[in-house]
Amino acid sequence: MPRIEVPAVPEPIALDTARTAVVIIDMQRDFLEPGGFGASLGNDVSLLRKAVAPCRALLAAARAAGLLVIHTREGHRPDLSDAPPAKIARGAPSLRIGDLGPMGRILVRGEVGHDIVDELYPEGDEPVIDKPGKGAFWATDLHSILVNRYIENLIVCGVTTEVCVHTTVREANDRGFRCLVPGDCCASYIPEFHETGLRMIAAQGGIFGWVTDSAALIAALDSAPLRAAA
Ligand code: TIU
Repeated sequence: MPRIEVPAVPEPIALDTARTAVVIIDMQRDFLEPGGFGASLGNDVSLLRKAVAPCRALLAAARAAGLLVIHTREGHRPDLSDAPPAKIARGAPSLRIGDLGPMGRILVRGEVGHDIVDELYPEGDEPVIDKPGKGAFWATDLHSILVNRYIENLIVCGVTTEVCVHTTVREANDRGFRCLVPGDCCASYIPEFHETGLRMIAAQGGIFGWVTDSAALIAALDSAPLRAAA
């Protein structure tokens, strides 16, 4: 068993790398670039860029160690038939879901803005989960993919910490997956919520999971025996 131990709070976590997947949540232009969904909600999207380099380094280490890597994208069908009216109507955005922005229609599948940023683009046959909601399990086949690959542990990264990362960690935790979140691989438009969101995961003895940082996790992955050799 290719086992690694990762320093984390509230305590170190041991992971069998053959049963662990990295899930990169919604690192899409619509959230990270000007003119997308995040900006339309009034956010400073530059706050999310800090997660890109740590995610890129973690992806390289995870791929080298043979972990399953999964990507998610939040978005909707072009006819918006899977977009709840309550979601489209929410708030007072400068552009609503489905409206035409500088990167194509906001949060619509197939548009430039909907796709993943170049630095973190999926490789080979890495699964990409298109999700209509904030959580990666709701109305997707993520659970089937994880069960069929005997995955027990998730390393959850991406944006935003307190919205799609948190919702996914909560959904995963209730389905019995152990979740490890490298905090610097996540980011929020609201820095205070990022910090509190991470604390909420690890509080009460790890009520939703474990929190670490990319340096500790990458060091552990770099020491992992390769799956083929294990
Ligand atoms: N608005 C916000 O913080 N996030 C989202 O709408 N989606 C994700 O977090 N991906």
